[in-house]
Amino acid sequence: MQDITQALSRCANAVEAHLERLLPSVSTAEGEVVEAMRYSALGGGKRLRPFLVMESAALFGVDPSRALQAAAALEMVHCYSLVHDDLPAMDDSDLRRGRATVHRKWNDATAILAGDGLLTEAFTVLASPESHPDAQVRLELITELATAAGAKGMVGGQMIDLSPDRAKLDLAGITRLQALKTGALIRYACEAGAILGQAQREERTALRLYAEDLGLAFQIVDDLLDHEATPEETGKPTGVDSDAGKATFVGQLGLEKARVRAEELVVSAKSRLDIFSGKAQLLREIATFVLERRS
Ligand code: GRG
Repeated sequence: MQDITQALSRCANAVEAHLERLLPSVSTAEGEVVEAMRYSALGGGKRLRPFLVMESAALFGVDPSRALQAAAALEMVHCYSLVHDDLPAMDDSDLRRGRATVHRKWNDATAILAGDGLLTEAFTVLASPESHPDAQVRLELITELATAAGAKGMVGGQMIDLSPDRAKLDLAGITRLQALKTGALIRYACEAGAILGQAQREERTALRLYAEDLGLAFQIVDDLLDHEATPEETGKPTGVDSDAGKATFVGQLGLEKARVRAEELVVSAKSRLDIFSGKAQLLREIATFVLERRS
């Protein structure tokens, strides 16, 4: 656990420095939105998705400076989704990563625009030759991220999450919702490494299956953490579960079975990496980290 925590922290520092370089500076008339973009993207978060990009790419010997571009672009999309998810029209949260949410620190309009700014900036980053010298590879990185983030991925999952029928979802329905809402970006993280590394079909499939198991385990653990969370952590008053009124994995399976299911998924995720043998050790360890994380 010590090693993976250090590896994750090293990756987070590299991503932080790269985001710092990529994000526009605040010295312009539109400085307010840039300040809000920087506030939401810098100085926090586990950087799990960037770590998955970096480690998946490392399997194929990709130059880390290239992988960092894709890692930072993906983190921008993730940060945008958090800023928008926190808005009163969605989750209505006051706190994110232990600080005031963007709409609380500024206002709703600035939060919407900061999210839009981060989402669009991500594609500029991927389109840059710094991401990969081959335009075909850049195009695939862009297309796959657009698909993962869009209506067939995260946005679609968020729509189901907000729908009036959300409370009635059964286990299969929740699994599908979460595969889209949080799973799609986690899957992209691993596929981006395979795209950058121009992986063989079976290698890319193995990474995709690993990511699908990991994404589901991540969400089940999130439900478990949400169930245990204090008001200081959720930004909600005591007794108000952030998924109150919604069907969750914990609600469907109960605490014990939900934890067992997450453990099974992590075992399965690791087994998907067998074809990479010793090269995938950090990807195996991050799966254990996802299971054991406390935030
Ligand atoms: C607004 C289009 C749109 C989508 C929002 C992912 C998402 C979709 C909303 C996030 C809501 C949420 C808190 C879901 C639980 C799982 C999750 C994505 C947690 C946050 O990800 P972490 O734990 O966060 O990787 P850090 O801060 O470490 O980056």
